Amino acid sequence: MPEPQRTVHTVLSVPDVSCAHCKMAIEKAVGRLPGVARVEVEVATKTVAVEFDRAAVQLATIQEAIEGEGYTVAGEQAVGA
Ligand SMILES: [Cu+2]
Repeated sequence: MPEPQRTVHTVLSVPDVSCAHCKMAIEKAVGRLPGVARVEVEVATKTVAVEFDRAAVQLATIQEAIEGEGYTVAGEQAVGA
């Protein structure tokens, strides 16, 4: 029997992202949260791709970490996959 899927992959829209500094700041803030397996900011599309263990961390916590760096999360672009 396969284990229940606990890993969530989502893409957040963060319109304020504009340069390599934004990328670094967000990746650092989100990456240090326990339960986050992967975070990648794409400056060109102003998106933050996150993979996290939903048993360990909630999406709201990830959004707070991004907003704590001074960025606004406009919404979720895609869920699943
Ligand atoms: Cu920047």
